[in-house]
Amino acid sequence: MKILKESGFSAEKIVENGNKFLIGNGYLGYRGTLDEFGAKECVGLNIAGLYDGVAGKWRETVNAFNPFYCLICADGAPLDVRGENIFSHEIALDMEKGTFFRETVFSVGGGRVTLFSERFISAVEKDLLCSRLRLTSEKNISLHITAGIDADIWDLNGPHLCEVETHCGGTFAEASGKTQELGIPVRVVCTFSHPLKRVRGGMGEISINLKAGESFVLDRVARVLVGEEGFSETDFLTAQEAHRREWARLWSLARLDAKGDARAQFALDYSVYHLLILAPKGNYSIAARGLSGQTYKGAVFWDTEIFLLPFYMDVLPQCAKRLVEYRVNTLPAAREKAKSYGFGGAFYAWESQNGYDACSDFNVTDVFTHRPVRTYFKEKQIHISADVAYAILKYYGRTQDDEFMLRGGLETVLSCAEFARTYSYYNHVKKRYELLDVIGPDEYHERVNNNAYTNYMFYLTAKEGVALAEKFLKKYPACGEKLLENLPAKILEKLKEWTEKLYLPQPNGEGIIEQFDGYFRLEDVGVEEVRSRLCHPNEYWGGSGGVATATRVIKQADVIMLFNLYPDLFSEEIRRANYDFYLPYTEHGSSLSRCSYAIAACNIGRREEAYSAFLESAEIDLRGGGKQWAGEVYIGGTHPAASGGAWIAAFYGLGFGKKEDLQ
Ligand code: IFM
Repeated sequence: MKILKESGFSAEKIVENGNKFLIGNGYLGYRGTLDEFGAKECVGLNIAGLYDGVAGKWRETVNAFNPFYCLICADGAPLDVRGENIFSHEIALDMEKGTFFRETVFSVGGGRVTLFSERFISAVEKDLLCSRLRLTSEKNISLHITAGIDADIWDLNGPHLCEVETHCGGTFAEASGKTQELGIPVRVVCTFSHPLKRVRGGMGEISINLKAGESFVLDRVARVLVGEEGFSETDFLTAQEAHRREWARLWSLARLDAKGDARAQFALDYSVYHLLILAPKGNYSIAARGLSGQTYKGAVFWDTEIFLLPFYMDVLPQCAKRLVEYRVNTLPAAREKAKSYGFGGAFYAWESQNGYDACSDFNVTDVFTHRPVRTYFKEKQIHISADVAYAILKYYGRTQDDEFMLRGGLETVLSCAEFARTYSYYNHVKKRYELLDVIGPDEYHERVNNNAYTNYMFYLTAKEGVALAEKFLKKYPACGEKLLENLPAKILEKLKEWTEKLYLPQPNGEGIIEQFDGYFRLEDVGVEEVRSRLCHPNEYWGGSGGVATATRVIKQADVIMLFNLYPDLFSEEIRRANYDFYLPYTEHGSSLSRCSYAIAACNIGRREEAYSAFLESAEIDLRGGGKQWAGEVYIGGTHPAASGGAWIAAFYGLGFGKKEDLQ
């Protein structure tokens, strides 16, 4: 039984449980909050791929109006989990059914009143979400229910919807608005199974007398309509049946078998659940915090290509295609970014919002001075373009989808390589190309030279891209011109010359590849020593003045990532030496790190280490773990890359294969 449960209520866990008990369908996400909660409790109905920015603030995804608000009074006593009259309280996430449940028993006038509610976001219809509320009482009571659409939205950098209008009448309620920047209409329309009276704005009231032992049921069926999308009616049970059927199908494709290990099985199922609720339903990609809110601006990072794509390639190939298509579709924006910095080719957005780079110049705030800190992720984390090229090549390797490659896939790969070529500097003394002034996956050390991960990734993807282009030119002579028409003349020759002369850091006498030029000269201290130097728990470790900057302590797997993506590049002995060398310096300050070490440990036959790193990663949102703050910036939410990385470790490394007896 894949049911996550939690009994009892704690106000401190409202935000954490919002993430932990999230439901979604790849397009909409609804946080695991309660019927009586509002913006203060971070109720969020997040929409994938719809962005808005308010002057002077970060642009982020839009949260919709909440159609499931409901406050109930029984004989005048509010049925609110924060009250005194709670007999018991439990919430549950049924991962098999993609459904959230809550049951709270209240003491009212010497009897018990049970509030049971369930909700799901349809796995079939992208704009549809449904809720059923059931009230039962031991004694005769009068119920007074306020229900409707709550237009008070929780935003990190909002408000995003303006010209808000709400109305409600009979069994219908609606709230509508327009995004501030582009004026895109967003409407939430909800139908109720019971008429609402005494309406105010998007809310109305229901008053009934409930007899002892009987139930009152209120169904709500809502749609989130963006742009000109139209409303169509359905009912709770019809929608639920289709939804459950689709979840059964999804699990039949995704189910893995942890071979009797109950803890691993649950953690794995939870990871798979999160990956399933993020599978895109349209022309967009997956944000770093999924559908749990607006953290990281709802933007798409390399997380998707490197940590999530493998799951979708194996389980939902149609979604894998959407993910790579997203990068091909945003190639013009990547070209523009490269051009704006004076480079050729395609420089992908570090934090992509439909291709546009949302990464700010000041991504961190100093906790002591409260001043913004200049970070260079946007300008210097150039490996993003290699990651995009790598993903497209992997996708092609798996699918042999020539049509996709001819329609932009190959052009994207070559444009990424061309970007690195133009970014590089030819060192006339050493007679080699170098990639200077970059940031590797380890973000604590900014503006370094020749980050091994970056150099190798561009080298390998460029080489593979050129080889593939040559193959395509032979195979499809008629398409040849078209394939290269948006690329500089003699691109293949240029890239060949470049890869031949690009500097690739080699293992030293101990077999260690230096993460970047000069890394070995940094202070040789471990993570705990550096942690003990912190003056504030939320202090930023990297950048120009961070505690880790002058030391060997790194935020996340870096050189190790290269071995994960290209396991055959070096011998097992070299991989092992680097694993042992870098692990003690790794703070795992990113949720991408543990799973990377889990995968690396699998590749060097360290099963026990792999297993515990896998669990750390797969359980991150069950524990409510992960950093909540980077300086003064809130970075909480779910961690899809940790789920995806855990899945890679489990499926490809630990041998938790597919279950034979799919039900
Ligand atoms: O992409 C990651 C990055 O590697 C570390 N900081 C968080 C980002 C989003 O998950």
